[in-house]
Amino acid sequence: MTVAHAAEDGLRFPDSLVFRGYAAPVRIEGDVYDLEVIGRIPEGLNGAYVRASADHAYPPLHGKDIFLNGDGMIHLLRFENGHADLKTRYVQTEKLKRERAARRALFGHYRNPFTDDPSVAGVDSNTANTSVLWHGGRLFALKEAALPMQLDPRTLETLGPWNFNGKLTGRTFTAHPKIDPKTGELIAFSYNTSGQASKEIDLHWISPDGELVRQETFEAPYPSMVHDCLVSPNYIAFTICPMLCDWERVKRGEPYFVWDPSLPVMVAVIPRKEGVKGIRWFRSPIIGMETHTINAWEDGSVLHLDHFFTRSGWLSQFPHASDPDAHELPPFAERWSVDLASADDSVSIERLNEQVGEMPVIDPRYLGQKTRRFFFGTANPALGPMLDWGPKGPPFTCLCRADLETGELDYYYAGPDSSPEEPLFVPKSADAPENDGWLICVVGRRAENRTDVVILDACDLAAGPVATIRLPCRIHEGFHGTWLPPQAVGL
Ligand code: V55
Ligand code: FE
Repeated sequence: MTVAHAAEDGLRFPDSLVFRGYAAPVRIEGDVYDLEVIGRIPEGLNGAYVRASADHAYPPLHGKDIFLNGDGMIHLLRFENGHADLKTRYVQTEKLKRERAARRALFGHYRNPFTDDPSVAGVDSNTANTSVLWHGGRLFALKEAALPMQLDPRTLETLGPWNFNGKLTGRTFTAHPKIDPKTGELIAFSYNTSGQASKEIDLHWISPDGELVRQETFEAPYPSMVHDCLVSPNYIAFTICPMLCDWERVKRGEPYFVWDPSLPVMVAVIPRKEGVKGIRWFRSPIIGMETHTINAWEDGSVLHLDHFFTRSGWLSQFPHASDPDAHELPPFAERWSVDLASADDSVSIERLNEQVGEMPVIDPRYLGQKTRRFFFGTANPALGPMLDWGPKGPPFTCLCRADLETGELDYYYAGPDSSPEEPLFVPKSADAPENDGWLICVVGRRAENRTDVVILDACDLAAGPVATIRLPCRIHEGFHGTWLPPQAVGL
C-alpha cells in the first residue's frame, strides 16, 4: 500500500520504482573486512573490482527522479590471497557537498540547470555515477555530463575533477573511453562540451601514461546522447541515435533527452591516424538506439561494429517526442558493418543471436580484435521466472556467454529472486587464451535485501560460481566497473 507522505514528515524518499525495494538508496559509506566466502576465491586473483553506482543521497528536489541521476557511490572489493574486503564511498562531488551542507537536494532534474535551486546556479552538477577508469596510474569516476573525478584507489577519497593538466578544454568526458590493449593508449570523447545542447563531439587521444596528446572536434547531425563508442586498431566509430537534446524543451524544465525517431541514425567512422578530416558518415537503414557497444574489428576494408541496439528509444527514462503510447523494446546484439572501400553510405545489419540482452563485456585484451565470445546480462524464462520490474526495466536473472563461432549460448542462472548485474572479465593470467578468465559479478538477492558477489569461470558459466562472496548488506545496483591491478591497491 502506498502511504501518503504527511506534510509534517521530515526527509522522505518517494514511494516509487526508483526509490523503493531493492532499488532504494543505500547511502551507507563503510568498510567490511574479511567477507564470508562460499567456495574459494581463485588463487592469484589479487587486486580490486571497483565500480560505480547511482545512489541518491537526498530525496529529489521535485518529488521524482530517474535512476541515472543518483549520486555516484563507488564500491570497491579488494581481493588479497583469497580474502575479500569491501569499501563503499560516495564521490565527494560539489553537488553532494552542497546538498549535505543544506541537508536536502538543491539540484533538480537530470542535467537540467533550469530546474535547480537558485542557490546552486553555476555550481558543478556532476554526479560521477556511471563508470570508473583506471589509466595512467590514476583512478577516475566518470559521468558523461562532466569532467572525470579523480579518486584515491586505496581509500576512495575524492581528489577532485581532472582536466588532464588543462588539456581537456571542454566540460565533459565520456563514461565509456576505450583502452587500446596493444598500445595502452586511451581513446576517449566528449559531447555537449560547451554545456549546452551542442552538436560538437571532441575526440581525445591520451597516451599510456595519461597525457592528453591530441584533441579534435567534429559535428554530429544533431545534439543527442552519445553514451558509448567503438574502437578498432585504425578507427573510432559512433552510432548517433535520436535521443535528442532539445534545448527549448530543457529550458521549459522538461527532460534533457527526448526520443525523436523522425531523425536518422548515423554512423561516424574516424580514422585514428588521420583524425576528423578523414571522417565518413554512414546511414542506418533502421531507427533505434545503441545501448552499449560490444567490440569493433576490421576485416580488410570492412569495419564490423558489434553492439546492443533497441528499435525503441530508452523510454523508461526519457519521453517520446510525439507518441505518448510508444513502449520500450528490448535490445539485441547486432553486427553493423560498413565497407570503407565503397563510396556508398550503407550499413548492413545482422542480429548476432535471438537472446535479449544488455551490459556486454569482452575480454579487454581483445578490444579491437575479432573476438569469438562476449558476455552479457539477460533473462532466460526457461531457466527461472522473470523478476518484477525495477527502474531499469526487467532485472537480469542470468549471465550469458555467446559463442559467435558455434552460436552456442552458455547461461549462469543466479537463482530465485536473484539478479546479476554487468559482469567484469579478468584474465586468469596475462597470457591466458581469449576467454580464459574469471567473471566477477554482483548479484542481487532481492528477497533478502542483500547482495552477493560471485566469481565464475568464464569458460563454463553453467557450472556456477567457484566462489560466492556474501556481503552482510545490500549495495546499490550499479552500472560499470573495472579491475585494479594489485599495485593500485597497495598489494
Ligand atoms: C547512461 C547512463 C547514465 C547517463 C547517460 O547507460 C546514459 C546509459 C548512469 O548515467 O547519464
Ligand atoms: Fe554505460
